[in-house]
Amino acid sequence: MDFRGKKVFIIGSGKSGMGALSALCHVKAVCTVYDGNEKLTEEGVRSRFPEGMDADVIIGEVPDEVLAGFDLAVISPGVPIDSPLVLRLKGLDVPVIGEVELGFELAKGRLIGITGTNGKTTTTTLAGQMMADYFSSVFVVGNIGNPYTLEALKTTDESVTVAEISSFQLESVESFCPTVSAILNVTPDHLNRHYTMENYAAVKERITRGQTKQEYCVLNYENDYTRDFGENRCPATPMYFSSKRELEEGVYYKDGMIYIAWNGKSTPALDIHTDMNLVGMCNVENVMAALAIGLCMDVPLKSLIQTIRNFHAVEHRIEYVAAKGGVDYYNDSKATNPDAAIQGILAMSKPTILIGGGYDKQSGYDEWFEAFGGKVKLLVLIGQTREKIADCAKRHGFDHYVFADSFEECLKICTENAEAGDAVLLSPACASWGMFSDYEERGRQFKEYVRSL
Ligand code: UMA
Repeated sequence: MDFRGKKVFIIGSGKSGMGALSALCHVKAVCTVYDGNEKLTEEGVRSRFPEGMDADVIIGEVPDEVLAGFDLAVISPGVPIDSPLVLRLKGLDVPVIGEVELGFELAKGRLIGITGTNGKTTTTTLAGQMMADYFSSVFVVGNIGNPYTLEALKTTDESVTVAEISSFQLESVESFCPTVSAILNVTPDHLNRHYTMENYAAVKERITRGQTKQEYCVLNYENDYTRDFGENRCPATPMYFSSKRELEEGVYYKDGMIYIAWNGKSTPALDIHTDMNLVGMCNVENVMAALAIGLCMDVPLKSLIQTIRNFHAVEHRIEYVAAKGGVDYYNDSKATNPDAAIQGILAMSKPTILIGGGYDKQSGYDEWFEAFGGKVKLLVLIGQTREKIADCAKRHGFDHYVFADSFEECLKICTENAEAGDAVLLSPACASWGMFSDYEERGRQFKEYVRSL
């Protein structure tokens, strides 16, 4: 697409909007930045413009006559594809694309696109490191916090871009086509945005939209949705990983080892206890997915294994913080839904004091309690969901829980009750909003407290 002189309406003045603005100004488009949040001011939005960039700013209401004058609209991931503004633009025949689609349009080289309900960030970071250890021009972008459009124009034909892609971003991709895509798992999340599990799964599948059998899609054989997709609908060549069975072709886990079945032969590649610094079966899956991606990208196995040996946990994802008084502290603040928190508790091998609760996303907690496996000696509940979780605890005959009114009180309860040989795990199964600005702030406060002990 030639953007020169095109009038582009950028919706959302957050990270993605600013990335899009920067890229579009470089390719000489004429931009207007829009934000629906009426509490923002024009000056405030302008103050976040990347250096040297300029654009008109519109906040709040915008009439049809103005909308009709644009050649293209670029939406941020937080803007639903069925939002009234997007529907109005479409009705006025203004093409609407996502910020990720714009990044893809402007970028060169090969792309790895990674999605899934859980494990995206760890897998993307590890796959990014695998690529950086082997190729010379590598970019890690997307939902991980670095908009694709900020890096797209730096890429060359030799570059490899590793992108973490959320369901929000996939709603608005069209020609987006990774050399290797991955759908790590699909379990209920973001149903307030996508309404049904079927919609949510269908949106995840869009990551393969532009792919053909010449490209690969890495899929989890043990997730019903991703296996069914691979067997029945995937336009790319599926490459499976499995934590539960031997595969004829793919990457699988058996008896403490990760095996690679590739080109007709099965080879033990890694010992999960001595070659990996990450804990938990979810991380074994993330490592297997990244290995599969690396193999599809023709990176030598020796190099992939070396990267895994040197790799440590991503911040806030079952991150080992410290041992204090014989107690191990883990920060799993990124467990913002029950499914992610299940992985957190499954990763623990000691009696655990667990911190749970937070903002209510209408999740159910039964499966989380079922995953406790007798390991949780005390559950400390915080936030909006604490009563709801306590009700669920009662239904499961679990009465080792207490309420804390603040995060400070909660941390105090944890240290008072922890004995040498225990673990304390922040893995709340809920979003942080209401008590913190995001899960990162929650995780950082936890770590600061632990380090101060
Ligand atoms: N806005 C509107 N109209 C709307 C919705 C939002 O004008 O209908 C405006 C808001 O007022 C705000 C701006 O859009 O000023 C925010 O845009 P955004 O919500 O898309 O946020 P960005 O700052 O652009 O960050 C986005 C991702 N955010 C979301 O998907 C909600 C970031 O993922 C991502 O790191 C970033 O792009 C870079 O690619 C965050 C996230 O929470 C971490 N992701 C979800 C998740 O991981 O579960 C999907």
